[in-house]
Amino acid sequence: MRFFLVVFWLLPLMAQAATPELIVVKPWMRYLLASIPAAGYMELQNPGAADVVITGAASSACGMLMLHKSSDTSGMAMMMDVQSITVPAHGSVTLAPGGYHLMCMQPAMKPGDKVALTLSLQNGGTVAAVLPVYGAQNAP
Ligand SMILES: [Cu+2]
Repeated sequence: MRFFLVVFWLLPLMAQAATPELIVVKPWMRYLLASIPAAGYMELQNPGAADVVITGAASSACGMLMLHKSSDTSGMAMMMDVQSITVPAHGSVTLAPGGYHLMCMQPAMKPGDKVALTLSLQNGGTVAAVLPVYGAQNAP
């Protein structure tokens, strides 16, 4: 029984020592004004054989950081909270203007800054990213 417990305790540690579950490509943040939420964008690649589900995000540069999705239904641009974003096995998901994005409430940043954030995964893991901050005129 004791051996059994030890093995289960070690498994998560071994998993974290492996390659990251998601590869973050071209992350960036659009900041306009302190009174307007900033938005985080990136491409997330999943090199693994299992889907990876993002269930939350956090950053010390944001009062709150939420998973959002924009949609353009019947000519009206809207966005809403989503509970999760699934990055399919051996696939990718792009967070970009007009689609999935991270919504940073009460942004504490300015163009030129680099904002660190952490994505939390359904499996208990985390993925870290650093997003250079651009203003309205300066998106890559
Ligand atoms: Cu949003």
